[in-house]
Amino acid sequence: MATKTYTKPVEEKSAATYQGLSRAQLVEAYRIMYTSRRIDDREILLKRQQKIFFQISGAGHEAIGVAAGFVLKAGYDWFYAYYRDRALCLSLGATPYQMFLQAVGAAADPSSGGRQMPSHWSLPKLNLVTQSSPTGSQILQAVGCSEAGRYFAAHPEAAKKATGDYREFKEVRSYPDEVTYVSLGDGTTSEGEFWEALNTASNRRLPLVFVVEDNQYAISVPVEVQTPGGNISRLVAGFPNFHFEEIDGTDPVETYAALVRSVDWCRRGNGPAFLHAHVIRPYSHSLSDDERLYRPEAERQRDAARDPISRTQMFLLREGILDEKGINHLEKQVDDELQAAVDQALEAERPKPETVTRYVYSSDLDPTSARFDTQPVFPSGGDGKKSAPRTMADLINATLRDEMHRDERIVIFGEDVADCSREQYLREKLVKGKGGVFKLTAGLQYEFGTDRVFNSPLAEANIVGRATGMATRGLKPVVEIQFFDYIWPAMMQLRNELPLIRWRSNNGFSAPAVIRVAIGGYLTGGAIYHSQCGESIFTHIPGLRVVFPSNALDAAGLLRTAIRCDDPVLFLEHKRLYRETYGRSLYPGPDFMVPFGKAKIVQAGTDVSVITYGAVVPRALQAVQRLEREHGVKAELIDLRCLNPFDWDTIAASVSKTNRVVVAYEDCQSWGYGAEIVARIAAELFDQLDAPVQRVAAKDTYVAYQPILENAILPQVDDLFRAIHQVSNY
Ligand SMILES: Cc1ncc(C[n+]2csc(CCOP(=O)(O)OP(=O)(O)O)c2C)c(N)n1
Ligand SMILES: [Mg+2]
Repeated sequence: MATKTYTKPVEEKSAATYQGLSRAQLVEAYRIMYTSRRIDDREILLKRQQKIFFQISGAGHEAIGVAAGFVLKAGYDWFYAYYRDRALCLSLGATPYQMFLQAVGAAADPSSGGRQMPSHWSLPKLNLVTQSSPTGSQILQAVGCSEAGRYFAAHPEAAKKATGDYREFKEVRSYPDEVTYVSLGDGTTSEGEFWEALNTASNRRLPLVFVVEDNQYAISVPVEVQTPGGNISRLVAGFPNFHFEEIDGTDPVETYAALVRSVDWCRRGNGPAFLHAHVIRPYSHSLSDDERLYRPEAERQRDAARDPISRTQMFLLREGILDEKGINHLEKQVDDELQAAVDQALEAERPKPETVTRYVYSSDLDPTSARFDTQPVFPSGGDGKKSAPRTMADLINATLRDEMHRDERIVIFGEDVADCSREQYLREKLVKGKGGVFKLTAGLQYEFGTDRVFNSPLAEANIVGRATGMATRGLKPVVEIQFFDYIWPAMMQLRNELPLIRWRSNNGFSAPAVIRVAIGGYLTGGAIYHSQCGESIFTHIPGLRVVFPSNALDAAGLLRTAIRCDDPVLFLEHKRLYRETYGRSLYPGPDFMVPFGKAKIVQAGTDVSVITYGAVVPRALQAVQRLEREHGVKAELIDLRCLNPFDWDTIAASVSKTNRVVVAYEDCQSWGYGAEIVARIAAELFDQLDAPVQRVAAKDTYVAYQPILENAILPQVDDLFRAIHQVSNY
């Protein structure tokens, strides 16, 4: 559809260029800008005719978009373009037809197959990365994307294809001087993630161009409410290593020149650039908004006088680049092209309802399959330290080390995970190094270097957002959230971004990162903010695998599966289990894997099924052993190990045998993880039950500091014993 028909400039003879733009390029710029505006107008019409379901325009933002598209290279540089960047996308090579396919929600919509609203761009071939609706969540991902480009430049071997894991399905494309583009509105600069992104881009001197398209409004909220003093350039001016530009973003020539300088700064490796473009918003925020409710006519008129379309048209006429006839001819050509594209899109096939769950997870690599089911190879005697049983903390550390040896795409970062950020202290052997507050990553920076293992700022969204961007590019970030209690700043990324990259782009992109999280209580003094669970909040997120091992061997096997698989994984590590005597294991070798979704029968039995996971497993084991000793009751204890997916088959087989169930978990009882299991048992195994299903869980309150209170709140061996006994006696 995208036939780029150049309308010839009137005077080819003039060699004059405009900040490096030729006359032909200026005509092309106008063609794209006009196309962009007319697509908006057509969509507005289609929305009014109820042929499409949403519209948000790029009107007023066309000049900056075209300029960026001229300076940056599609399929070479990377683009995190927000919803007003229609003209940018067109100038990178997206076609009007593709845009109308998205507007109607066609099956062939290349951005999402009808899953996302229009103007939520995603075109893998152009390196135009899938965008979402939350304002600002793209920025940290763009940081991660540019870090990935730099990493592959320094580690070209890592980019090579490998078989036997996620790399088989993840082609890496990178160029040593590539630049990442990320854009946002003036209102979005109020989001914390914007500042977290500036922090890392500045600190790491990343080749990242921030473009703030300042149209003075965030829906109805004017810029002075968002930005103290009303000018974002003034606020960010103190960040080191940046090239700054503040420009009239409605002027394609001025904007082009500023972009050339900015991109050049980045390509040369000097650091990031920040381009503050003053633009206009001639239409309301979206078709759901009426700006006349909050903007008086006079203000709207002032904006209209700066409209980039009429400005550029006047410029072409004034400079004698196109005459009136030439303009009319160009516009007619565009209008005809759009008409044909609309007609075709309206006829396009719609997506089929039965496809709705496709690409929630990788369809290439199934982490529940036999290829992730390998046997441990324990060291034979005499192998010194390796032949002693090791803790969960030890084996997680060993697994990370093994995998880092095997796969150069793995990078590890988070708060305190490095041995020592001031490398010279390590080199000069002045310090031993920290390697995590729980020491899970100890020695890894020392062994693999600071570009593979490093500290992040104290900012959880920063960690997960960057990991998402890196994983989108083909790296395998294995990042750490220091305490589950502090995962919440990353919630936007964990709920709306990481697990959705694949589904919302209809398999165009994926982000199989691993997020390790220290979780749980029973710490004696851990109190409210170092004891939380809350796994059900994450098992409720389609697209995210959730794992929760109870012992060292499973932790090693499941972590390896998490790293090698092709889906994002939340890997929950119970702090109380890190160094317990219970569940220690010999080192199982560098290829031991446990598949996801396979429970372990810790103790077989016939009288009652006890279904649990995590730190409740050793407590439940004590309870069932006592029950057998004291009452001869044989309980079957099932450790789920993996919470999404979970092993329904093992549960069903056990309950069909015992006809009695206790579901136990450490988190608050109400709305907890057990609710889903109990509901499923009620729905599918009702006929098998000889007793009501019981739950044993924490009280619906917070974990208190004083141990007497903590014990009363969290489920204890006695609570488990009583419940299992009661159910077995029913
Ligand atoms: C996190 C989040 N909060 C609120 C919204 C609803 N919303 C969508 S666009 C928008 C205003 C954005 O303003 P700005 O960043 O200036 O961009 P503009 O639309 O003006 O180009 C808001 C509040 C959202 N999408 N995401
Ligand atoms: Mg705005």
